[in-house]
Formats: sequence, C-alpha cells, structure tokens
Amino acid sequence: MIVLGHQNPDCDSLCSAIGLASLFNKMGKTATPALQGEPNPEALFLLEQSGLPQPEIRTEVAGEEIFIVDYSDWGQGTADMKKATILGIVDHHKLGDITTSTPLECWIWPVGCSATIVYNMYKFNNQVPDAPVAKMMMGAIISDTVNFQGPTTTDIDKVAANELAEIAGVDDIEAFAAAQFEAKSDIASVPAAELILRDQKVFEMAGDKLAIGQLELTSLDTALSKKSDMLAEMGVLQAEKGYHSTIVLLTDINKLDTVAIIISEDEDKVAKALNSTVVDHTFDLPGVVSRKKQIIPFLQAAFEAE
Ligand SMILES: [Mn+2]
Repeated sequence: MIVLGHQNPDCDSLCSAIGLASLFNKMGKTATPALQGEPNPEALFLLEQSGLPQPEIRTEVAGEEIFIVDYSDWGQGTADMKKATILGIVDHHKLGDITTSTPLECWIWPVGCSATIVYNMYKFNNQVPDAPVAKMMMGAIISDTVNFQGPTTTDIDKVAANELAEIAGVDDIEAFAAAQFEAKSDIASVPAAELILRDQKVFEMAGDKLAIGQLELTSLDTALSKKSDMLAEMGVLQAEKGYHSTIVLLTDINKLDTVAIIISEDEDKVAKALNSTVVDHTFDLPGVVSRKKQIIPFLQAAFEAE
C-alpha cells in the first residue's frame, strides 16, 4: 500500500504520510509513504530534525492500493488516481469529490491538522509512534495550526502535539516552532516563479478556477520586495492555465495578518467577498491566517451566489 500526500507537499502531507505508513508497518501491513513532488523548505526542516529519509516521489499510482492523507478531492491527487484502489482517507478539509467503488476507511475530522488524526489512529490501535515519527507529526501540527494560534486549532490538536513532543523528547515546543518558522521564512533566494506555486491549491467555484497559494512568513518584507516579480509570474500562469484568479496570500505568522496579491478577471469580486478592496493588485486581510476557514468559504459563497 502507498500512503500518498497531496500535490505541492507541505508539512502535513509529508508527516501524515510518514506517520500513517509507520503505523501500518507496526500493525504488520506493508505501507510506503509517498509524495507527489519535492517537499517545501519547512517540511525539509522537519526531515532534517527527525533524521528520517525523504519519501519517494510518486506521480503514478494506477493499479496500486493507496491511502490518501490531507485531501479528499481528485484534483489534489495524481492524474491517474481513478485507476488506483483507494483504501482510505485521512483529512481535515471540507469534503472533496472523491467517490469509490469499494468500501473504504475514512478518518475526516474538523481539527487543525491531519497529523492530529493520524496520532489518534495510533491511540485507537494501541500503538505509539517512534520518536522521529512523533517529531514529524508534532511539526505538522505546529505548521498547520500556526503554533496553535490559527482559527482551525482545537484542543484535540493541542493534546496530540503535547503528547507527541513528549514521545519525541522535545522539551521546548516554542523554541522548536520558532526554528521551524525561520526555516520556512527563508525566501530571499527563492525565485518568484517558485514562490507563487508554494502551497498552491486550485479551487473550483461555480465553474471558475481560482489558484490560491500561501506563504507563511515571520515577516513580509522580503516577500513584498518581490511583489512585482511574483505578479509577473502569476500573470504568465493565469494566461497559461485559464484561471479566473491567481492569488498569493502573504501571511505574517507573528502578526496573524495576511496581505493578498492577485491577478484576476474580476479582482473586485474576489476582494469584496473578503470585505477588502484592491489597490495595485494587492488587498489586506487583517486577522486572516487560515485559507480553509477564513477565505475559501466566503469566496465559494460569493461565486455560487450568482
Ligand atoms: Mn493539513
């Protein structure tokens, strides 16, 4: 069995795949974690901290048995995923469009991180993750919940992260989180074309496609200095893919605010749905850190109202 994360692998996609494959191995099932691309710098930081090898990259899964983590829509899977047997789903996003022809195991909880669910699967099965795996899963929870400050954070996430920290031998979660966030904020040498794709997800809303990426940063200065380069690359992508909008959310994880940059067929419609106003391809989203909770539902409502 392959445990497969989503496209543009983030911490959760990586760590939940590793955590779940390891759980299956403990229970005597053969399972291999896999990614659909190179992990982002924050995910690489966690691999480095835990000393675990980077999982293999798989973009073809036809004929395989797979368990998917951190998504439940075809669009986030491989192009050939309909030709695989989906044995199960672990996710914490809104329910996607995947259907199966055979029964499957579903663990979909409204918590801050898929790794929180995977840890509870360990408990359900009376298993304990190995220390390096626990460290990965703790890091994923820190990442997805923005160190427990984000609006998707639940008590279940806090309990899981604290227990995982103990298993991993991490005494100071705050210090670990600070180092982790520094790693993901190091974007000075990252080309604009790569930055705009980081953590990008494509959402379909009433027939329109909106590509929305997110950079979570300890300061927005470096990102804003690259704004014109990013807008140029976003324009290229927008034309190539026929998106309604291409958006990059620049989220300040210290101030817990977001500045969005946008190329769009109708930028005012997008900004208005989020109670903001566009000036020079940019709009402010004070107090917004969560794409899934504070952005997508409002855009969906505005697009589907027409
Ligand atoms: Mn996640």
